Amino acid sequence: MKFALVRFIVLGFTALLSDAVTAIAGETHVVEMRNANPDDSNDANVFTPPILKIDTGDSVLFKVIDNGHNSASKRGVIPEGAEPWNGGMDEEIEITFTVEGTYGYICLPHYQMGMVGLILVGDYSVNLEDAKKVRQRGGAAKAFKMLFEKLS
Ligand SMILES: [Cu+2]
Repeated sequence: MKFALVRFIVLGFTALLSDAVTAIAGETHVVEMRNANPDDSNDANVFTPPILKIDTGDSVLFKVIDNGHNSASKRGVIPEGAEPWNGGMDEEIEITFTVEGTYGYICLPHYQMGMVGLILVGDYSVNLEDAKKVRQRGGAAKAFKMLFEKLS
């Protein structure tokens, strides 16, 4: 009887502890790097999903579905105090987002073709207006504008 009670308490404590660890570690989301949108083959060189909303402390894994892409944060389009990232070609990188805000990122070889994406962390409005003002070129300008329009 006494043993069963102790065992119950220990198990309960372990469950609590593992909940706490999960909360700190956050969830891992996946963004795929692809040669074409699986829903629209005319839409070439894409991150899917192009817009991802996550909680502060969550992570994003940039997964290689097709070769020839990378993921790099775009200067000026991440919040103050956030770490920029710059993945190599065909590199699967996992980024943990501890600073809330709007993060714009690009695929370097396909920037001019508009291969860009947004990750929105927590209260992403903190730098949203600043992020929109950053000058982009070519297809990236058009693609970022389209993504920002989807938010309003
Ligand atoms: Cu690309």
